[in-house]
Amino acid sequence: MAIQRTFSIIKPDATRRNLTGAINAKIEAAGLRIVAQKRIHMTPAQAGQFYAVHKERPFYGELCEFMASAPVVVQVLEGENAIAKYREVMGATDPAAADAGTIRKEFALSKGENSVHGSDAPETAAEEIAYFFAGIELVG
Ligand code: RTP
Ligand code: MG
Repeated sequence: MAIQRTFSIIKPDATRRNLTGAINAKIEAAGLRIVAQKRIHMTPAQAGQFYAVHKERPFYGELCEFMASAPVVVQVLEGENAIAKYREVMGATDPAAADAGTIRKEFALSKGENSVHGSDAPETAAEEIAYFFAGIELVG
């Protein structure tokens, strides 16, 4: 498997509880390199554009409000099979269903406030990285 990049967000529930370092430790322990990282505070409109794929879902409004409720840390992670590997490190969307040792099992508060986002495919990873980062900010 080739070296891949994926896009990650440390969500407001986690930044509020000062969990950025603990989450980054799990990311790095899994062999993923943080090649770009910044702390931003999204507007509800920016969060809405990012999660536009979920526009028709009942939780969309709540999700956009939550993502704009506090700063987030946006990141680009690089490594072997990075997209699938990070999804494994994150765990299932609902922390109650997540495997032991995953970020969501350890830190998530609920299915909505679930501490991290990770891209689900190469196309979405490329789009999401380009939405938040300029090429010059990616330092492999
Ligand atoms: P993400 O996109 O954030 O990495 O999460 P995911 O793939 O595991 O889950 P997805 O189905 O894409 O949902 C995106 C985010 O929406 C919130 N959500 N809330 N209240 C609910 O039933 C519900 N379902 C999803 C979560 O924050 C989820 O991560
Ligand atoms: Mg998703």
